[in-house]
Amino acid sequence: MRRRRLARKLGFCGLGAALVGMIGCGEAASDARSAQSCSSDSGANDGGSGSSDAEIDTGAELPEAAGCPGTLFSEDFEGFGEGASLDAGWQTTLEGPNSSARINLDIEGHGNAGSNRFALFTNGGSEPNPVDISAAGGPFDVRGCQSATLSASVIVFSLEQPENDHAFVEVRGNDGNWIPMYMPFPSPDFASDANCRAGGQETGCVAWKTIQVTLPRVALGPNLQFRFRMTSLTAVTDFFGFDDILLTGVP
Ligand SMILES: [Ca+2]
Ligand SMILES: [Ca+2]
Repeated sequence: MRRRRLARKLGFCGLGAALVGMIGCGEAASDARSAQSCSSDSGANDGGSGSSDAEIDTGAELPEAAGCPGTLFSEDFEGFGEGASLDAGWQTTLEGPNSSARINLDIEGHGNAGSNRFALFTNGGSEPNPVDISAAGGPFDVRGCQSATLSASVIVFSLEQPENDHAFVEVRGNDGNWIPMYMPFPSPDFASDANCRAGGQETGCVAWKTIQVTLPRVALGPNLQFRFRMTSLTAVTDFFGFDDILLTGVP
C-alpha cells in the first residue's frame, strides 16, 4: 500500500508509455482495485497533454479489443511509382496553391538509406498565401497494447523560420487533438538553409534523420492515427520528406 501511495503521489502511472512500458500499471498495482485506479489516473494525467478525450472509466462497455498486433503499419514507399500520389491508405489534406503530397521524382534525390522512393510534400511557391499539407495513417485499434512506438525517417529542405515554416510528426487517439511527437523544423537537426533544395541530400547539404518515439498513453485507444504535416510560405520551394515508417505495438 505504501508503495502504491507513493507511486500515485509521484504521478507514477501518468508518466507516459515509456515508463509504463517498463514497469506497467498492472505490475505496480497488486490487486484489481488498484489496477483500475491506476488506469484512471493514467488517463486523467495524460489528458493534460491536449486531448479532452481522456481515458476515464465511465463504466461503459467497449467492444472487446482484438489483441495487439506487433507491426501495425510499415511503409518504405518502394512499391510506389515515381511522382505517384499517396494511395487510399493515406488521408491527405492540401490547403494552398502550387503544392503537392506525392512520391518523389528521381531528380529530387534518394529516400532514407539510399532507397529510391519517399513521400514528399512540396510548396512550389505559394506567396502571399501560406500552405498546409498533411498525410495521416490509421486508424489502428491499439487497446490491446501496453505501449506503442512510431519510427520514421524525415528530411526538410529550405524551410525558413522568418516565414513561420513548420514540420511536424504527430499522433492522436479517439479523434482528439493532434499531439506533436517530433518537430523536424524549426529544429537544430535541420538548420535553415535557403540553398538546400530537394536533391541536396546527395551533396551532403542535409541528410535524413531517423526518429523513434514512444506514444503517449492517451493515444492508445481504438483509433490511433499518426500524421506528417508541413505548414510553409515561400516564393520558391519548400519541401518536407518522410520514409521508412514503422508503427509497432507492444502487447
Ligand atoms: Ca524508401
Ligand atoms: Ca519558407
